[in-house]
This record gives sequence, structure tokens and C-alpha cells, in this order.
Amino acid sequence: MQTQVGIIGAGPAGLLLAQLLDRHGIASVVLERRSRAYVQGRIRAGVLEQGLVDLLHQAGVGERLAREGQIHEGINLALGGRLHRIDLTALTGGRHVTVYGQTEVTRDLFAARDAAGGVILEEVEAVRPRDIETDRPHLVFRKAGAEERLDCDFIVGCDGFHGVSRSCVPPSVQTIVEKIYPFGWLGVLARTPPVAPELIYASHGQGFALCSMRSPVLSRYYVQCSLEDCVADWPDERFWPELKNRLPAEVAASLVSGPAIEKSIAPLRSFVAEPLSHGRLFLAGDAGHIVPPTGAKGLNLAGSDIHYLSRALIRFYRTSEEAELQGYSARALARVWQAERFSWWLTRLMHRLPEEGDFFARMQQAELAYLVQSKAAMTLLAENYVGLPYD
Ligand code: RFL
Ligand code: PHB
Repeated sequence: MQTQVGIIGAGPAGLLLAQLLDRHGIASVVLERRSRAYVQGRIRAGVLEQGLVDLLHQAGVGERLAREGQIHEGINLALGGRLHRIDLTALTGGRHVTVYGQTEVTRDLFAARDAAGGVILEEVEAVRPRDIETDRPHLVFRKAGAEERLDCDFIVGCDGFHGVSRSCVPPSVQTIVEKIYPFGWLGVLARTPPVAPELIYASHGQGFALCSMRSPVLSRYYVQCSLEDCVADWPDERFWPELKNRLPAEVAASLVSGPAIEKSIAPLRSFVAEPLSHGRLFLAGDAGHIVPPTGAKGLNLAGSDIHYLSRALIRFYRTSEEAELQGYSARALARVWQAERFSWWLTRLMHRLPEEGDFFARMQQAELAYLVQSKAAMTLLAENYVGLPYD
């Protein structure tokens, strides 16, 4: 089998790249280890920056997003029993975010690839990039028990944090920077109306909580939990009272609970692998970097990586110039590091971190109090939350 760009992983990064390349006449094959049903069933991100929304429109998958995505012009911080609104739009000169689930983005991308006759091979096993330091790279894999080979010009690893591609960069040229946080997030999806029209990020003595949503009838909530906890430790009878306990009384009073239709625990991590390319292999999205979900940046960074990489590949196929491809890693990482900083800062500010001691807790309180009364401080939050520009 042969193509121009071999893509590992049919998450948002891989599918979006395939779709953008196709619109410029560049062929690709996507190799995905799971079934499509599994990929579409994973509940993950919900907040899209305008840069990603624009990119999805460029990719020709913006129609349902424009119809069903909810524009959010503000978020709320809940502190000391009160809500403080951060007016994203007023503070950033008219910008906003869009609430539209990653599951929906993935569904739209799969539909677009099908309509364009794109090749996505599902349930492939043992994918391995080969000869990435030569100009004849290829992928080997197993499909339905048979050994297969895909020859291509470039390989792009969009295979997420647990993928295979990152480990193909020799350790001698790869730097890994990582921070693991001493808590997790328990997430619940419920078929109930969201408690408020805008997201609420709550800092509370018992731990962080987040009220988010997917639609007017679908809520997404999170509470900070212990790393030792498993989903069975959090039956609905424990989850709803604990969530309400961490919210201001008036918010808790109007919260409609209901059976959880999905419940999962995610660890929190900051992680960057540098560089994001080696020879003819490129890494994009979670394959190259992870942020804690507090800043809602993971999917958005996958989007900005694909923006830079698709542009470089399109230029290469049009002009044979490799300079932009060679600059991909540095360019993408500059934006990644900004989102790493923001996500780390907001995570440390909002969560309960008893290991850090009383002084740290008082500094958190002082910073939060300053944040909600200083326009300058709120502007820093708003500017990063809506997303820094792509250059
Ligand atoms: P994905 O989505 O993990 O897709 C990778 C794909 O590669 C496949 N794969 C392989 N295929 C073939 N061979 C192999 N060896 C393979 N290994 C893996 C996998 O099956 C999968 O289909 O990575 P991608 O495309 O880079 O996208 C990244 C995003 O999924 C991720 O950053 C976000 O979900 C993070 N995130 C959020 N990001 C936001 O921008 N806003 C948010 O509000 C937000 N909330 C979240 C989040 C992530 C969360 N969890 C569970 C980690 C909330 C949560 C709870
Ligand atoms: C979500 O809706 O899943 C979500 C929203 C905002 C975040 C993280 C997750 O910061």
C-alpha cells in the first residue's frame, strides 16, 4: 500500500490533518488501533477556541458546529460561596469560546472523511514506523491477522499520549519534561440541564469542582479526587452531594442531578516531548504534549499543531520547499509552552494541594481574591482562556 502521508491515530488531530490535506489534493491513510464506535464514544473535551473553530471550517466540517455549538462569552469562578464572572468577550476585545463536544468534532470529521472517500483503517495492530531517518519511511502493521506495509513520504504520529510514535524518536535527541499532579478529576456526564448557562470553575476547601456542559440537556461535571480513587468509590449518591458541597449554596440549590451516563477518572499531567519531529516523522497533539484539563487546552493544542503541520506539508507538496516542515517543531512548541504555562498556573491556583502547606493555601486565596477584583489580572486569564493567536 502507498500514500503521501501516513497518519497514526484517528483522534481529532489525525482526522483533521487527513481532512485538511485532502482539500489540497494530498493523499493520506489513517491507521487506528480502535474501532470507530470506541473512538466516538470517548467523552473528552468540550471547549473550543476560535482558532480551532476556524480550522474546522477550513476543513469543511463547520456546518453542524455553527448550528449546534454554543458561544460562551464568559466563565465564572466560584470562591468563598460567591460567583465571580470573567467577561471573556469584554476583556479580549470581542472574543469568545465555543462549547461543542470532542465526540461531535470526531463524528463530523469521520463523516467528512467518508464523504471524501478517505482511507481510515480501523482496528489495526502493532503499528510501527520504520526508516524515518531516510527518504523512504514506511509503516508496518497487522490488519485482520495479516502483516501489511504502507509506504509514504512522511509519517505523522497523532496517536495520543499512549501511542507508539513518540518512542520512535531516539532518546539521544529527545527531551521529556513532565509534571504529575497529586490528584485526579472524576468526570460525570448526565442527561440533565446544565446548572448555569456558563461554565463554573470552583475553588473549595474540599477540592476543585467544574460545572460544564455539552448541550442544553446534557451536563458535564468534574470534582477533584484522590489518585487512589476508582470509579466504584464514587457512586452517584456520593458524587452529587460532594459536587453541591463545593458550589455556592444558590448554585447547588438549582442543580438538577440525575443518573450518570458516563463516569471516569483522569489523572492530571503536564508533559512535553521536544522536538516534535525527527527525520520524516512528525508528532502532533497528545502524542507530543499533555496539559492538565483545567485550562481546556488539550484539544485546542492538537488543533494548533495541525494548523502548523498541514500548512508546512501543503507548502512542501506545492513547492518542494522543506524549510517550513523543518520549522514545525519550534513553531508549534512555542504555542504549546504558553498553554502549558497557563494550564499549570490555573491548576495550581484552583486545586486543593495540602502537600504544599498552609502558606501556599494562603497565597492561593490571596491570588484568587486579587484575580477577581483586578481587571489586569482577569484580562490575563481571559486572553489565555480564549486562546493565543496562531502566528
Ligand atoms: P487522542 O484523542 O488521544 O487520539 C489518539 C488516537 O490514536 C489512537 N492510537 C493508535 N492508533 C494506532 N496505533 C497505535 N499504536 C495507537 N495508539 C493510539 C487512539 O486510539 C486514538 O484514537 O489524541 P489527539 O488526536 O492528539 O487529541 C487530543 C485530545 O483528545 C485531548 O488533548 C483532549 O481531549 C484533552 N481535553 C480537553 N482539551 C481541550 O482542548 N478542552 C477541554 O475542555 C478538554 N477537556 C480533555 C478534557 C481530556 C480529558 N481526558 C479524559 C484526558 C477533559 C478530559 C476529562
Ligand atoms: C469539559 O466540558 O469537559 C471541560 C470544560 C472545561 C475544562 C475541562 C473540561 O477546563
